[in-house]
Amino acid sequence: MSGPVVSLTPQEYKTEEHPIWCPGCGDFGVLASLYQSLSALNILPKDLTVISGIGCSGRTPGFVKSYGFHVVHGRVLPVSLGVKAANPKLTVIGVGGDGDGFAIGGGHLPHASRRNPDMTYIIMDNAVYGLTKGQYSPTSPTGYQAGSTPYGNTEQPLNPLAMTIAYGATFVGQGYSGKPKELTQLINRAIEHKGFAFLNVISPCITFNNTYKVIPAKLKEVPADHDVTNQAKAFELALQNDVVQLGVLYQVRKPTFEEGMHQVITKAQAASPPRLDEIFSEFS
Ligand SMILES: Cc1ncc(C[n+]2csc(CCOP(=O)(O)OP(=O)(O)O)c2C)c(N)n1
Ligand code: SF4
Repeated sequence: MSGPVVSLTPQEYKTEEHPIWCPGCGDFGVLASLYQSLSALNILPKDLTVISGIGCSGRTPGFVKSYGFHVVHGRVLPVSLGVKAANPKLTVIGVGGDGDGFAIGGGHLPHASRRNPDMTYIIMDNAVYGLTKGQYSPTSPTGYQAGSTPYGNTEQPLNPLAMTIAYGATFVGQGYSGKPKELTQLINRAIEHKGFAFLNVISPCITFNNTYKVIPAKLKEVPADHDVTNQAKAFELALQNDVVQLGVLYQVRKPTFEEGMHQVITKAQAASPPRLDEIFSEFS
């Protein structure tokens, strides 16, 4: 006999911790959409782990009723993979900033993308290091002026969407914290995707890189007739200049990390393991 269906309202995913983000920070919008999605998908706190790196965005697990892990800077993905490997039944959501995910943690993104663990990775992309007071980040535009670049950033920003499509992520999408309904739909789709879902969310830092006035004019919905399984077309959308694409650019189904692991375990259990003395005899 099945027990009563227990579901939580978005409000019930809030913890007693209150965000200390600056009033107007885009991260509030991302958090609100995350609450909505968890409630809509009926993911219970006991079945959920939220893992973050360091940064203003890194505080997120403290605000979500779930298991949580605020890990060292840039290490959201290896820790998420470990959690998923240990307990594949958990819903795993990684969150962090563009600095955490693309600078210090940038070496982990290609490998998480190609390994395809069944998890969601949300970048709160404000194109700046917010927590450490406004240094330029890998997504800061050329010319960006701040404390660490008083004469303007001379570097090219990287393109998170084109990059993760190239790395082999099986779901690549982008949202905007100022469009909460659409963002909730996107988070729903990302969580429901079987495999590694990468979601870049433009989430302005009102204090150090206030882009609220410039972003709306750049927003462009992914065309309704876009074939999300077409990688070349997804690249075309990702590479459009001076446009913030909103929606899912790419989505395909491929074997997940856990499915591969399960296959190996099954094969290993069926095989007769070599005796230790046989292994040692090879070296004597
Ligand atoms: C190993 C290490 N290096 C540097 C830092 C300092 N640090 C903390 S957060 C951060 C960057 C934050 O930017 P981002 O990841 O974009 O997050 P945001 O604060 O903008 O949400 C840096 C450089 C650190 N905590 N640990
Ligand atoms: S410094 Fe920027 S990113 Fe950090 S809480 Fe304030 S507005 Fe948000």
